[in-house]
Amino acid sequence: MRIDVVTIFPEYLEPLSVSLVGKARARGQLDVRVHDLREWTHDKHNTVDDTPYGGGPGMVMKPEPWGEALDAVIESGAQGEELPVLVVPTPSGRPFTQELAVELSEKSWLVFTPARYEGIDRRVIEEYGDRLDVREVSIGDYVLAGGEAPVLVMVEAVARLLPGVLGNAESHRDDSFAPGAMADLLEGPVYTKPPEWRDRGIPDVLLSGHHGKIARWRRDEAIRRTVRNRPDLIERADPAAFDKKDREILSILGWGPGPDGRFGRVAPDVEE
Ligand code: JDN
Repeated sequence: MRIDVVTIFPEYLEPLSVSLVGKARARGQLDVRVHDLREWTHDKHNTVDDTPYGGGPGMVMKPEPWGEALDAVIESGAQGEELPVLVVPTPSGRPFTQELAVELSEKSWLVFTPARYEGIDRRVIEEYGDRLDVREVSIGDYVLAGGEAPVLVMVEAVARLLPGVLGNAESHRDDSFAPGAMADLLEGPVYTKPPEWRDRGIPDVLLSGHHGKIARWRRDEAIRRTVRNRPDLIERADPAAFDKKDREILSILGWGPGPDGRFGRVAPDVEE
């Protein structure tokens, strides 16, 4: 996969040389090219922003540098190469989910355009929307200063899905949010050696060698955690994903099926 990033803070993308993404690049599994947007400015001060039409606070990124930069990046594609998907981080975008990460991981070329200030002149998104698959994407409901950190998040989520990038030690299957894997439950707690640390032991069941009991305990813990931290995931889950034991635990936690079969809170919340 090829990934281009156009930004006014190329050094913000240096983490893409480290760890999983850095190793994928070193192995030739991922071709990441970071570009400085200011290379496509022509004035003495390398201006990339201007005041918003209609007034209001903040500044808007000018269309011309983005247009020249994106034309150059798109043009740099090899003859016969597919066009890139353009990924635009913005708090007004569609949520970035594991499902979108999987979809993007199946593309051959992604171009990210992290903005600063109040974002990019709308005409840039319209212009490239006429020629490319453009995705305006938000990584979550909080306020950042620009799209660079979201690019780091999205590139890592996509890169680890590429064939051969994850080692056996990591591997996808049980990821919280991996579609299908664990019926959209969060993962429960994990433990390793030593068996006692600062007077704290580990749950006996994990030492029992009883694989069936261990699997059941892990699922119970996953359900407890999901009820506590992400009740919305229980509410939206397909109730067919819950077996008899799941329903027992859910009932103990005050959850049961409503008229449509989906689960909701039916009794007061239970402490920890
Ligand atoms: O959360 B974000 O993706 C984000 C993007 C931009 C921003 C602030 C936050 N300002 C300009 C783009």
